[in-house]
Amino acid sequence: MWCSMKVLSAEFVKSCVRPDQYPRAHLPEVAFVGRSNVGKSSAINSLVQRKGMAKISTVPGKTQTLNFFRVTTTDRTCPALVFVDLPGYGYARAARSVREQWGPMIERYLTARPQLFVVVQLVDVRVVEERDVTTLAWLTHMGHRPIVVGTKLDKLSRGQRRPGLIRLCQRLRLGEQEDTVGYSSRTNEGRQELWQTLKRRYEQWRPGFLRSQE
Ligand SMILES: Nc1nc2c(ncn2[C@@H]2O[C@H](COP(=O)(O)OP(=O)(O)OP(=O)(O)O)[C@@H](O)[C@H]2O)c(=O)[nH]1
Ligand SMILES: [Mg+2]
Repeated sequence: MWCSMKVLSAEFVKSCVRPDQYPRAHLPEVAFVGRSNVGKSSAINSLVQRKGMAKISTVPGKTQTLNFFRVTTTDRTCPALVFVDLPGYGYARAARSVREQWGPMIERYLTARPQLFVVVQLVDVRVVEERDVTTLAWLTHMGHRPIVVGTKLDKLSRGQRRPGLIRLCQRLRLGEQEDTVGYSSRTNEGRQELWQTLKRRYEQWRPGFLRSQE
């Protein structure tokens, strides 16, 4: 079980903007998608318990390239994997050239990466925006079934957390069978649950992937 799983190492591999730059290694990958400032880089650091590994900023638009991080764990099923921190969508103040590249850059990655086994879509638990709804539809259209993470859970009082997550699911029209996790990078609430969900999704995906490689 990943309950007792430990992260052994976590390190930055490289930043990429084009497929020919993506790492060659065939390790299973998890992509983190969400609007600018929602807490993607913070969630990655919290998951691997390394402060400052993925760069964080109070100014939206910090992450502008695809950033790959290699993670090793004590788990036997999945001892090594790669987290990919994607630039946030909807950062209006980014240069127009950056905004125009954003869609194609991310879409190329999300559609043509065979080892990408799951997308994590992060949504602020307090405010689901229209662009979160359209992004989920876009991901689903590409054939992904994202794990939806409600971030900044610590900003809600204990009593507001469950209702907040229920509201988030309703806004995104997520059924009960979809994977949703409440998360706080500040308190690490939801960390075990997210690791367990990642592991379960990896186990569901792997048999098909191995067959496709035969
Ligand atoms: N209270 C609270 N603040 C958070 C949490 N996660 C992130 N933040 C804050 O939100 C801001 C943005 O966090 P980032 O992790 O840089 O967000 P991002 O989604 O990577 O942003 P971009 O790289 O711009 O797309 C920072 O000021 C973080 O400290 C959380 O769980 N709780
Ligand atoms: Mg970031």
